[in-house]
Amino acid sequence: MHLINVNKNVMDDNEHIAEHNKELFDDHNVFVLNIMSAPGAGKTTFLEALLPLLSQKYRVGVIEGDMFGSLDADRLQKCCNIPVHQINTHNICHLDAKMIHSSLDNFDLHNLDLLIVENVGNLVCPAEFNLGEDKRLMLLSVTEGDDKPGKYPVMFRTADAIVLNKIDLLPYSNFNMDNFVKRVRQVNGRAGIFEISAFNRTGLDSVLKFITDAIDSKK
Ligand SMILES: Nc1nc2c(ncn2[C@@H]2O[C@H](COP(=O)(O)OP(=O)(O)OP(=O)(O)O)[C@@H](O)[C@H]2O)c(=O)[nH]1
Ligand SMILES: [Mg+2]
Repeated sequence: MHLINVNKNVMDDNEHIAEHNKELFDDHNVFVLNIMSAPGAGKTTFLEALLPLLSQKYRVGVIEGDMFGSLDADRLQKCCNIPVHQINTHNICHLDAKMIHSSLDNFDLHNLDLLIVENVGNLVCPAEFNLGEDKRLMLLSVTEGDDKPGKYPVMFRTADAIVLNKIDLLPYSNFNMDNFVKRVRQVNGRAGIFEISAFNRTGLDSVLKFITDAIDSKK
């Protein structure tokens, strides 16, 4: 009997396509930001707040990942007047490198500086799949609790920036900031930690600086 390790083959294939995506993005000087979080942490609200600011300086496109529908793509098209492409993954809980590669026909890479990917809402699977991105930004919202870094370490460990959203709800929750930072640092010593309210549009300046510095250092 011959045992085939399907999981290893799937991850190897993904890594191979992700490397190809990265080469393509580098050749076209396109910076790629992969945004991940659990469902409802505020990724689209964050983008609605940030995209009008980013698109003053950069030519931006967005890939929206959702299992079904185009609600988020519709929201961003309405707010931001930029190219947005929706990927529906159906029963799959993450985007992979092949899906990103297939969606690139919808963009003119020569006319983009920044491609933002809003991944499928999930705190587990998206972190396992390299898309060929330059940086990973993850959001956690206050209402999810300060214990999440220890329970979902892969997502927190692989993030370059960790954005705590919905801080306007801090007074109504038992979220403990010191515990949260301590738990993040147990799994990730390097990522910046940002506190924002995407809804109230507060705290965005330092995240904006993180993104623009990263884009500019690639150029
Ligand atoms: N109070 C508060 N609510 C927020 C904030 N940001 C987002 N929300 C609300 O949280 C809900 C989910 O926000 P979305 O931006 O759709 O979340 P998402 O991460 O894009 O969700 P999925 O794409 O479905 O995973 C909405 O009702 C938002 O209005 C915030 O800073 N404070
Ligand atoms: Mg969304």
